[in-house]
Amino acid sequence: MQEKSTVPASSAERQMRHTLALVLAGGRGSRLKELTRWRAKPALPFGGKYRIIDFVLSNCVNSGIRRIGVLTQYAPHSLIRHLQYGWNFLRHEIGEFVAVLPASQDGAQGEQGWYCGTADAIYQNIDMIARYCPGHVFVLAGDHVYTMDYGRMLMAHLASGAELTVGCIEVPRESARAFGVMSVDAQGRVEHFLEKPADPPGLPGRPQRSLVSMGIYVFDAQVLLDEVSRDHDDPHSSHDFGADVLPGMIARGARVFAYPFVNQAGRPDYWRDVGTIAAYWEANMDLCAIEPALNLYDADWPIWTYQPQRPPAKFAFDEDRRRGMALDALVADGVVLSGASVRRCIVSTDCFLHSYARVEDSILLPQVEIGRHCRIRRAIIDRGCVLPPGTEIGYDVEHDRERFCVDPDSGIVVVTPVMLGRTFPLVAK
Ligand code: ADQ
Ligand code: ADP
Repeated sequence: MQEKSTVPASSAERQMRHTLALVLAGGRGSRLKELTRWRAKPALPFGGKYRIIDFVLSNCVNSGIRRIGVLTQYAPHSLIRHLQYGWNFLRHEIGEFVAVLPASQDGAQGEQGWYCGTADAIYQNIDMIARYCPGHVFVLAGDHVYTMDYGRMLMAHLASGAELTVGCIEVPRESARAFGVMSVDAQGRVEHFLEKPADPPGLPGRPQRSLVSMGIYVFDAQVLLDEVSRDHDDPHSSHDFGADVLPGMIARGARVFAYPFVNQAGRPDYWRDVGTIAAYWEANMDLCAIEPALNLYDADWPIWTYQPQRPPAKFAFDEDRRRGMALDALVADGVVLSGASVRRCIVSTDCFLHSYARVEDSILLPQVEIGRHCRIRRAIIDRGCVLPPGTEIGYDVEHDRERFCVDPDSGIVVVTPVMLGRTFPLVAK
């Protein structure tokens, strides 16, 4: 039987317990090209042993939110399997759950229904919101890498008397084009909001910085129900939170507030929308820094995931007893690094690297095999790739382009099993 806590829950804890989180995990992630051809972006492996969605779900659980719906649509197979294997530890007996909410032909509203935008995805699940009658609903993106206490955001929402609070962060003005950009008054109330403007406005006194939406929202539950219903009835809407719902609410004078995501020093905290090959590669490489900005080692804020039972990573010398090491690298369980050397790399579960191979500034997804004498740099090698002995990647761009996919912005080379002539890759057990 569940032991009853003798410590009365604080009001903040109670609020969080009655809060529902809806995680949007259905986007295609098309800018990640071949990496998201067969899997939804939130299911993309990250940091050696995680999937991207683990960050938002861990933030929920660690913040005390235990009622979570994950809205899936595009290529949900590996995402759903990951949720079933790794996110089944909440106790439904006490009202906790992670529920998968797939877009279906028979939507809750009796309409045929692929989700046609983020607001529509929520609209099609309004029965879920009504059923759990939460005071507040977090609408979160399933494809961001960050650690954040949503409890603080909810407290700020309650303190300001907002109907909607939007998580926001400062970025350089030139990168703000990819986001919703806002301006706020002295109290933090949002005055203007522009979704992905071609020429983003700068901050007052700091023209080279912009305040952008992180695409995470906390709504009063009734406000969310009203807003997505209104949006649904609008024939001109694209049914998107950033493009339609937020600008509409601000135009009607609703109380929309910004919640700045800052660290203890008041600086923008670590948050990455890993939507492109370059951003995905960089966020993984960030973990290899001596003092990474994203702390995976914080025992008070564990990143939960599904962990297969694998033996510890093994490092062995080559025949000359000179190589067989990893520096500034994250090496997961089940890896055998047999006489290979690795620098600034993420080496995921069950990779095997053979003697005299050298891998630098690269991400190896799970179950990759690197043959003898391979030389690889600035590459992302997808799950199940087997690289024959002597393969060179990252040294001759023309040759790489003929065989693999070279990201035009960053020059990062992406290799998938299909490019190596396999019709179907090795997959996880
Ligand atoms: P975008 O990054 O363009 O902008 P969007 O494509 O709307 O985000 O996706 C948001 C989230 O919803 C993602 O997690 C995505 O996977 C998911 N999603 C998209 N379509 C979906 C669907 N039909 N069903 C289920 N899930 C779906 C948004 C905001 C910007 C903000 C950025 C921050 O609109 O204002 O700046 O996020 O990243
Ligand atoms: P898993 O869910 O097995 O951990 P991934 O997330 O790496 O795997 O891959 C997502 C899904 O896409 C898997 O079910 C895998 O079998 C499938 N897949 C990957 N590449 C291909 C391909 N070339 N053809 C068909 N299915 C593929």
